[in-house]
Amino acid sequence: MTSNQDLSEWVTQVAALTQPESIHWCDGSEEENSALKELMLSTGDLLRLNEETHPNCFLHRSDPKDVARVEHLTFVCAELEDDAGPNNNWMSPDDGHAKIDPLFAGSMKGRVMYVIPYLMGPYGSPFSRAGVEITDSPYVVVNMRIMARIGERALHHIEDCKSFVKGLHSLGDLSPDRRCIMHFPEELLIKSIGSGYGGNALLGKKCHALRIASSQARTEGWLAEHMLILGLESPAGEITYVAAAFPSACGKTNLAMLVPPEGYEGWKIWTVGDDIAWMHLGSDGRLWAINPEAGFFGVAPGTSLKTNPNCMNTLGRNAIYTNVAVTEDMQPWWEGIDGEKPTNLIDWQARKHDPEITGKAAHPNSRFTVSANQCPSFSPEGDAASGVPISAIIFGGRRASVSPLVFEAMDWEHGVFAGASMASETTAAASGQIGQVRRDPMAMKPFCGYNFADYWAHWLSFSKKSDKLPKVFHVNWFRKAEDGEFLWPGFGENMRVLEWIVNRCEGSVEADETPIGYVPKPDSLNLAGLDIGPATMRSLLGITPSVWVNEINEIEEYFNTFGKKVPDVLYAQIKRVRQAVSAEI
Ligand code: SAT
Ligand code: MN
Repeated sequence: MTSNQDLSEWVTQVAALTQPESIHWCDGSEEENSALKELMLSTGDLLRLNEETHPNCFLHRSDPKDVARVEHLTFVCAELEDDAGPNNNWMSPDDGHAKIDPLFAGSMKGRVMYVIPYLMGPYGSPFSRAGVEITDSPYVVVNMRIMARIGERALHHIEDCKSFVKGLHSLGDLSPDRRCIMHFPEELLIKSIGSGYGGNALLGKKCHALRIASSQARTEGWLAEHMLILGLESPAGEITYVAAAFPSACGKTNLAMLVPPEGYEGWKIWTVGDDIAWMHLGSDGRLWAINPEAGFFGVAPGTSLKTNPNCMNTLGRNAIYTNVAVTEDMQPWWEGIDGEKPTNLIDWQARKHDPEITGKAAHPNSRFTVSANQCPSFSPEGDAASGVPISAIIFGGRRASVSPLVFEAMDWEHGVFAGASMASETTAAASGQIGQVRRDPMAMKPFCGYNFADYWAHWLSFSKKSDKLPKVFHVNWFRKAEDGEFLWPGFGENMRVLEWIVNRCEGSVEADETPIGYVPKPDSLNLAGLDIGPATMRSLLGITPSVWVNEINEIEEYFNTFGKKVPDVLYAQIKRVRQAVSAEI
């Protein structure tokens, strides 16, 4: 089926191990897609949603124990443990293969084995990379068709350029006891078994485009990051591109599709991507970003016409929903969607919804999969082979206290420090406790395919290669008052912070210098039309020295867990900030 010998040998080998009933090479065609959906409708893997209100939309209910990424079962199998680093679970490649291969033995018996050639990134872009996912899940095929560019063109790319990432996936028996997701960066190989869910199963996404790609990017001198990409167009028609890193389920999709609030007539946000950015230094010294994905795999709960109208206008057709609830007449429903809560909801586990007994109707990590080019704000540059030039990088966490609404780093080194010391409260996107503050450097804790200490050094190395790097900022939309209420309205109002950021990039607005970076002067954030008083603004922008001494101590303790490899520059930042905040106590 292919002239690439490496690929055909691998397919033969995998078939011998997994023993499928048949092998299907995916061409990515509409006919193939319809046939797969018909198949899944007949097995109950998919349910058709209300054709009148949601044309060509489907619901998939996953196994109730298989609803999120599983970080404790995710491994980086580099030769040297030190290359994986303390930020990853490690196994030697030999041990990794020895553990996972027996789980694949016969795992596809009675099933079809699908071979999906895919391309991450626009056709014709020198930055795009190919992969092949082998899977026994038709759900994976139809989702990959939305999230990546799959089929014949991708196969031609593989045949032309030879190098590609191999991803082997099987549902296995879906038992959490026999589930693991392994990455072999030195072999450009991924093996995942026992989960059909999102980032565990759609291997082009987190496994390839972040874990494997970040390790390739390190050796090749580029960056593979957990970042949205947006373009902010001013009334004068100038577009400034921004890349922003937030942990999963912290609002990347909402920010990427933001609709400017009242008072911002003539402004427009263009969406390039909502989850992943691959960034290369251009010959002009600027960082150019592409979105390796072709679709959105977004969190449904909380999405509404109020929080994200562009998204609501994207996902009403040709979408696959996973683990949402449905109304009596088969419309998708989730907590936070517009309108009154309907009676007689069926919850994500197909039960009659009763909040007293069964809790939330939609799973908190329920998702939609939808093509990016359906989005009303999808950028005309979204498929550009060159990517878009990035003027600002934003890091952001979900923190009830400590971090101000926004600050600008003093320089690249300080920006890397701000990214490396990011912390955020955990969300439902990964299994485990929700709401615990943990360090999540560059929002890459679950996704960096190598040692964070080397990763920070890699980030730092860019300032030696260019003096036209983006400015770096840190934001926190989630700061709370003593009473637990959010201080900042968020969503569309985040435009005000984006405007300040762009103005800082242009040097057209002043800021106050503080020990932790530049913060807006009280009157330099546009608050017109917002009911936010000066006291609230002080709380939002406040930097409490005693709290920051504590924060710096925690950051230092965290860095220490990475041993001697941590770049001195980061410790110098600790020293500088500690001295400055201590002097203010
Ligand atoms: O399930 S995914 O890992 O793809 C989504 C996310 O956690 O960002
Ligand atoms: Mn993500």
